[in-house]
Amino acid sequence: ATAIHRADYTAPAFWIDTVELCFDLDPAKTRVLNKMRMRRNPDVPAQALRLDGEELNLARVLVNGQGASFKIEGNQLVLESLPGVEDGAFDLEIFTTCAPAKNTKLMGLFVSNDTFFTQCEAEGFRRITYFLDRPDVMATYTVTLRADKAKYPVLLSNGNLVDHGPLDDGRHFAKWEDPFRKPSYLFALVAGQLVSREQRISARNGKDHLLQVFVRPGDLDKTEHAMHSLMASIAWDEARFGLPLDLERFMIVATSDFNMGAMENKGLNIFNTKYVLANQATATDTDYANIESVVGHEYFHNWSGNRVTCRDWFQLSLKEGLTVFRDQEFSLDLCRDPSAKAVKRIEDVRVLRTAQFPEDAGPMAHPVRPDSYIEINNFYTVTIYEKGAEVVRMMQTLVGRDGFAKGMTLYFERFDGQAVTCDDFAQAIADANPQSELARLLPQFKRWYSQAGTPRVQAVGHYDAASRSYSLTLSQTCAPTPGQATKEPFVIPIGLGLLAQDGSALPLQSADGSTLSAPYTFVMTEATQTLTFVNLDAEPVPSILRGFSAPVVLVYDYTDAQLLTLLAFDTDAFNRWEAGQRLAVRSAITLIAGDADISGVKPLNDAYIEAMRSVLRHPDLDAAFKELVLTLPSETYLAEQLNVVDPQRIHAVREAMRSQLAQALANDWAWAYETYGDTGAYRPDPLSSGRRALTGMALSQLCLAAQTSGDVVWPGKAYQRFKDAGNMTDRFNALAALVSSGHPLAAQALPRFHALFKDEALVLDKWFALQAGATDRDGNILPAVRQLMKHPDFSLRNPNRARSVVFSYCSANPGAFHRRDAAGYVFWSERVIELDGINPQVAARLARALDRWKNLAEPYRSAAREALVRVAAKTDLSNDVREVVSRALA
Ligand code: HT7
Ligand code: ZN
Repeated sequence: ATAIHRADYTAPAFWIDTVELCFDLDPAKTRVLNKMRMRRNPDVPAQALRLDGEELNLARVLVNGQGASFKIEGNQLVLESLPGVEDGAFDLEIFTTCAPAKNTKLMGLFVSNDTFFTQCEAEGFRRITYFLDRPDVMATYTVTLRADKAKYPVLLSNGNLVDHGPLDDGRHFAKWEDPFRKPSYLFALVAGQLVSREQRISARNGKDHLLQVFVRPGDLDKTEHAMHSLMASIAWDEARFGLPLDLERFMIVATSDFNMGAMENKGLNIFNTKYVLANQATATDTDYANIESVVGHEYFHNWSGNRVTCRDWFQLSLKEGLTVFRDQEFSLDLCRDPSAKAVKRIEDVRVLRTAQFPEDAGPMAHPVRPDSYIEINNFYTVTIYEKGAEVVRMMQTLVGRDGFAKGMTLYFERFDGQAVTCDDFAQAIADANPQSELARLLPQFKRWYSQAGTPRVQAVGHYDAASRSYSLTLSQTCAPTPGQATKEPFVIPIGLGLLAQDGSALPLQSADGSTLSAPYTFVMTEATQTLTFVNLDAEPVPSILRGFSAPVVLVYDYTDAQLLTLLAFDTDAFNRWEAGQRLAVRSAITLIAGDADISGVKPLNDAYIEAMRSVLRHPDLDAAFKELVLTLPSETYLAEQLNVVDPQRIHAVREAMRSQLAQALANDWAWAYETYGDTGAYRPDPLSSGRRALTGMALSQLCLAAQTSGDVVWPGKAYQRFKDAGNMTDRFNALAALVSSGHPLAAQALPRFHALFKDEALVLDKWFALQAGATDRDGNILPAVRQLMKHPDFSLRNPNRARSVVFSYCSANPGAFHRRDAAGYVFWSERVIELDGINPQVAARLARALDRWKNLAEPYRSAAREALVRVAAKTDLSNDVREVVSRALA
């Protein structure tokens, strides 16, 4: 496989103006007639037409109704003698068949539960018909679907239903017209036995719209939240950015077989059931929150992605980074309370730091706008999505919230209906704000798009009592990443405040006597810069990178006392939480990096424990915030703070910390459980979700403490709550408390849970994931995982189920996966190879579990390398897996 380079982009040699597709749907053999109205691109030298196609059987090719000569070269259909530019438009008709029932890759046209679905992004349309399958070729589509009426009563495609009716032999048809030009990756069809929740709405401009959420019969009672989320998304985009719904009909369809979360096909979004279906009996608070943000995300793509799309796949973050930013802002705006907003921001940053920072430091590191790729599916990454969103957020910081809204308006005015680049977006935001820091610094700011790696900002403070001044020297560096040995300085907005030692906020007075208004953001542009603040009676405590104002690692040598001050008093909730994390990281790393015997160790000092007690008992803090502060940094996050990683030592130290907190705060956990335990009638709002999260944590800690004390009361209460709970969050948290503490009652609760929910696939996923992700005790998890794979409900073909067992073990349970006997890595290599034969896209994601093998200590390092070599030795690997393992071994 060869790499594709951004620098090689050329415009297409042909345009496709209209596409008429006619499908005769049959799982074994679907016939596809594709009639395109095409013309040569006069700006490109005359050349043959090369259409992409994969796993298709070609029956016939006609040009202007006449048989035409063609050849097949690899995965391309090549037509050499076509009308010239002077002849104008011509018709090209292609007749092919494909086999949806055999499509285990879930790309192109596939069958799930006797229903037809499509997935075309990024390059799935070529598995449906021969086409110029690239995002800058935009056409209007008319689609006719024909199928057996009894088996496939619902026939859907993009746009408006313009005709439908019966055919011979019990078949029927539906004809859809999408009025908007779109790239092929936004094409979709669905056909099957589905039912829908419907809602009619009137937009601000008085236009009426029909909203529909389609699911399998029996799931209708789980669609209310998705519908509410959709209505909230429509209202929000119109209110915040003036972007209305442009379609008469907007449809969401749920499928249980899907490679990712959801897909924004124009007017016909296709979703993983995980991000649609919810009722209080089957879904947790996290599920409810995820549904809201994924429904929002896909809806927001209707403008950021569909109305204005990407010129090429290197620009993927143009739509993904922007749309993640938009869905984050949507969820933030829905939080009425400032504390709930802070919780949402902390959760987003946690994802960035535990998933994207490692990616940026590993073999798959790439810029937000990559320069090359082998398999585009491997570039749907946390860098493109989450780091891309942080880049957009920094733009908003630099131009202000209103300035950013103006920039968005200009962007859509300039580029509506076009396929454009990340440069076009940044330029529009800057042009709408000519006096802004962004406009002044645009070329340098765009290094965030071109340079990979996470910058480190080192801060050093110095107080001078004589002049009553405090200087803060900031220096930025960025480590080399694959293909980028050196980096130029970034533009880094740094939110900043100063606290007195008693915790009160200090005014920021600069040396020229002016007072800087709060919230203050310093825009760093040089490798090293010093800021000076005056009129300070004593050394202040700096609160740096407030709100996590840039995706960087901040290095500052805080004393414990300073961190305790920030934890107790910082008005910036993010930095308040961050101070607690820094204290915990410090205690953990001191032990992990040393070589002292850690059996029976108590890593946490009294000051930390007292601080946690104060937070837990605090009369004014919200439960959700308390839960975040009391959650220890993850094993993955701790690993990222070390150059040489011993996963077992990290696991042991973190478990010792958990257990110490459980015992030292036993009375406080009991108080929290009693205080927050009753959340009344179920509502998935941030306030009551927070109370349930803290109660769940309290129960888990109380069961953990019971492990040492021999107490039977709390495990008994957990079991009772598990049985009686009125919602899935409380029930699952109680079950998890028993499982994670290794209590014998877990052995009763687990089969009971399975029996209760045996027909609920998404709940069974939780049941599998809980066991595969459980705390390892003497190597018991791997045999349990192998056993789970033999369970009649397990199938590697279903991505959700594969994720719930194999990924939960290999990618989310480091203490169980990194075994001294290398058995975890052997299991990983077997599964990567097995999955690759079924679904390369999912296999390649699993392959990334060993991305950071070079940082492992021995014996893990050599064993991990051996496993990678074993996978790489397979000669028939997909491009997807080959790219990941080759980069890891390079
Ligand atoms: N734009 C979509 C990305 C996507 C995808 C979705 C489902 C299956 C395969 C896929 N490949 C790429 C999802 C999104 O970001 O909204
Ligand atoms: Zn997206």
